[in-house]
Amino acid sequence: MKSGRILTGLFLCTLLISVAALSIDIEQTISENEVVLFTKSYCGFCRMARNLLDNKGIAYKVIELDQVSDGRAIQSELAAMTGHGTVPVVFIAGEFIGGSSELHALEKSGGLVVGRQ
Ligand SMILES: N[C@@H](CCC(=O)N[C@@H](CS)C(=O)NCC(=O)O)C(=O)O
Repeated sequence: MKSGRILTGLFLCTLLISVAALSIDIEQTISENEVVLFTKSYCGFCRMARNLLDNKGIAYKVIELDQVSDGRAIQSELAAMTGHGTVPVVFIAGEFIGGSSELHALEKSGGLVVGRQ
């Protein structure tokens, strides 16, 4: 009886941990890479953001949310962190920048300066 309850508890804990754990650690990815883009492979705004960085020769880490099994969960977590529900989600130097429009606005204002690459 008691061992049954313990087993049920263990099962539920394992379930909770596996639901909570994402395939990437978002905070770590952002802190380890100067520029990080969360994108979807078919997304035009994502392509525009990538083109801008490519044209400026800025290296970046990209996570294609439609190419990873838990992309939806990662996108939800990003939305909770930033309040930004669409892709791309752009981080520079650990800071949330916005999406493609904000990245382009940053470039236009001369603020798209990336130090460590
Ligand atoms: N203003 C945003 C627009 C981005 C946008 O509309 N992205 C679409 C995909 S191209 C999106 O995220 N749709 C909802 C989704 O895929 O979850 C930006 O400049 O990044």
